[in-house]
Amino acid sequence: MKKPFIVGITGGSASGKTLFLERLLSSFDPGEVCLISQDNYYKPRHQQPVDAQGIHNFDTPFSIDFEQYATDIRKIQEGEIVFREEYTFNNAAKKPKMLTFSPAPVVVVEGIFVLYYPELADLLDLKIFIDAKDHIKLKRRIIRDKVERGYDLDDVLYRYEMHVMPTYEKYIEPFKSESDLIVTNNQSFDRALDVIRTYLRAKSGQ
Ligand code: UZR
Ligand code: MG
Repeated sequence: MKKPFIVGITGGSASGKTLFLERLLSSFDPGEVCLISQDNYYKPRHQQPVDAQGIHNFDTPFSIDFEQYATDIRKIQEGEIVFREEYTFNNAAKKPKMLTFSPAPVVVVEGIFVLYYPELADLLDLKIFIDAKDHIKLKRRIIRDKVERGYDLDDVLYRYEMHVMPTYEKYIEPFKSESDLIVTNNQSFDRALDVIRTYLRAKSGQ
């Protein structure tokens, strides 16, 4: 099999990365593309750094087992299947699924730190940055964290101010200028999605 084409997608928290990918992947057959998300490489809770208030900070590059992440991406690149237990965020009651990542012509690597680690960034054939205004990301984050990740409002606001924004400024935004494409997603990403979908469809058919 030909070496896969590896696309990296990054951007601030709640910029729309996951939704963009859901839409993108819906127009591919399962064997044509493999999505391997950074979310599944959070270290266990007891290994997460805590801040001065004793609150877990999931927003430093040290929260991620990036060595394993890079190793797994390389395995997929070499044609191996990778298994990994799903990360369930705050939902301790949820039984994690075993995820299977199978090699495919297009591999998508997604997460807030995928351009930060040279070990990961160097693997990418195309770097896409999803960009949205901060107040729009905060609005999305409040809704998402309540509905999907089980956090209350005080928690979301504290984390956004103390962890999410400082991390964005220090570890995410500086890599915007190293991206190949910047997709703005304040209202909609539909046109950019169309362009990227067409390009990647051509790659997956090669
Ligand atoms: P995206 N995160 C959690 O909320 N809980 C966890 O157990 C692990 C991670 C958050 C993390 C980061 N930060 O902002 C976000 N916090 O997931 C990244 N606080 O995910 O890019 O989908 O927003
Ligand atoms: Mg996401």
